[in-house]
Amino acid sequence: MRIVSAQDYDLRREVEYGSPEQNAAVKRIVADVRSEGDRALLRYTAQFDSTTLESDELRVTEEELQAAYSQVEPSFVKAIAAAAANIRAFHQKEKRNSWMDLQPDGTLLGQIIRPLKRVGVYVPGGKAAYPSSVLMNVIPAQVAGVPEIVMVTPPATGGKAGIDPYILVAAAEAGVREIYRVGGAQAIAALAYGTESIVPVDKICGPGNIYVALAKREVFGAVDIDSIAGPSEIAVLADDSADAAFVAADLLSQAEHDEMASAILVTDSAAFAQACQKEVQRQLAELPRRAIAAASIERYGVILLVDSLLEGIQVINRLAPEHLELMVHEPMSYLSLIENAGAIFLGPYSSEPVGDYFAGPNHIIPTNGTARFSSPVDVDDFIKKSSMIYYSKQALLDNGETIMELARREGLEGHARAIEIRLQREGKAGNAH
Ligand code: HSO
Ligand code: ZN
Repeated sequence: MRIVSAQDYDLRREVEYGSPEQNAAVKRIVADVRSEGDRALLRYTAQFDSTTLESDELRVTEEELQAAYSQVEPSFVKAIAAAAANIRAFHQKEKRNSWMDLQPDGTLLGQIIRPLKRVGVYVPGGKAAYPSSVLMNVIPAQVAGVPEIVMVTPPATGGKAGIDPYILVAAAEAGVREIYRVGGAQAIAALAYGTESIVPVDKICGPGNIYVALAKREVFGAVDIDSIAGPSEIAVLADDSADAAFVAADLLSQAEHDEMASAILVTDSAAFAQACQKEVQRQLAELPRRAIAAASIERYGVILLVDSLLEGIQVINRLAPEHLELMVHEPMSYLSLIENAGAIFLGPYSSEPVGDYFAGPNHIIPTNGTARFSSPVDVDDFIKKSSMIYYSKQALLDNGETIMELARREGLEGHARAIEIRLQREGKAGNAH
């Protein structure tokens, strides 16, 4: 892991938008599923997942869900249930209430909050299929009150049942019962437009490969989508009071996600930088996923030396990392200075994986500097608001002329007359024109 001065380091990251060929392929798949329904869905499943299915085999049965329980360790079921309880408790705190405000003239204004009706959660196949991410997508939707939550996930290549039992158990523990074995752009299209077997949803969320990401962009507008997640990121701000072995372990915990993941240490201590550099090398050699983690560290990993912790905080605010660890003496005292970070972990025992799995906050967090303007997934992502307006006769009489003036200034006489007709009825005709 290189050590460089923060001043010499370019903080920008590349974003993947897919090749023209990938974009064209996704457009075709989406259009085909939209016009042909199940037929295209099954054809693409055969082509991309080497799995031949009939329409009535798309949905995972209750027996399969039960069978999944016998394929996982009881301790795993317990762990998932404990994590789910923490995540649910945290998200409960995020709930908002509808509100109404009554004014003296009888005006009643407010916002009515309703859950989305139907949400689709994409769960990728293969190595990136994380049971924890099932919880992180499903639970906030449930807490918001979404009555229909469906999950899609690709069948394991060549198999009929073929869905990871750990994913099925996580889904069942979270309370999801409607699961389809389809993946890729074809699954996104089915969720957006519906097929004979799959009722369309209002919002699609969950991570996926580049085809899934492009398909989500393609269907956005017909349905809502979550943000497109980039590779994991961790930034650690540390001084020489930090434990180099802890910091190195935390950096590697995110580096092991993806060759494109980024792990950055910002420190004001050259001695700590070197100690941490050594620790990363030492721990990397013993990590099962060292090939991935090493590639990530090699390409995107860096130790940035700063003159002071305050300069370090400026660097952090420019990075706007997905995860930030404050591994400094009295971390709480720095909290108010952090303007841009998706999730902030304070002190030596709040290791990032505590948040990935268990503490309760969501682990789907803005990446790529987007923590500047966006937030982790939460209950708000699964609600919509309706404005509510009630004007009494008196309120309209008092304000009608003002409204008409604004309408006529925009050249919208019809708007003005909609008000005027009511004023006239009360013998208060505004004849200003
Ligand atoms: N750290 C990832 C989430 C995750 N970690 C899932 C383990 N499993 C989000 O950046
Ligand atoms: Zn993680």
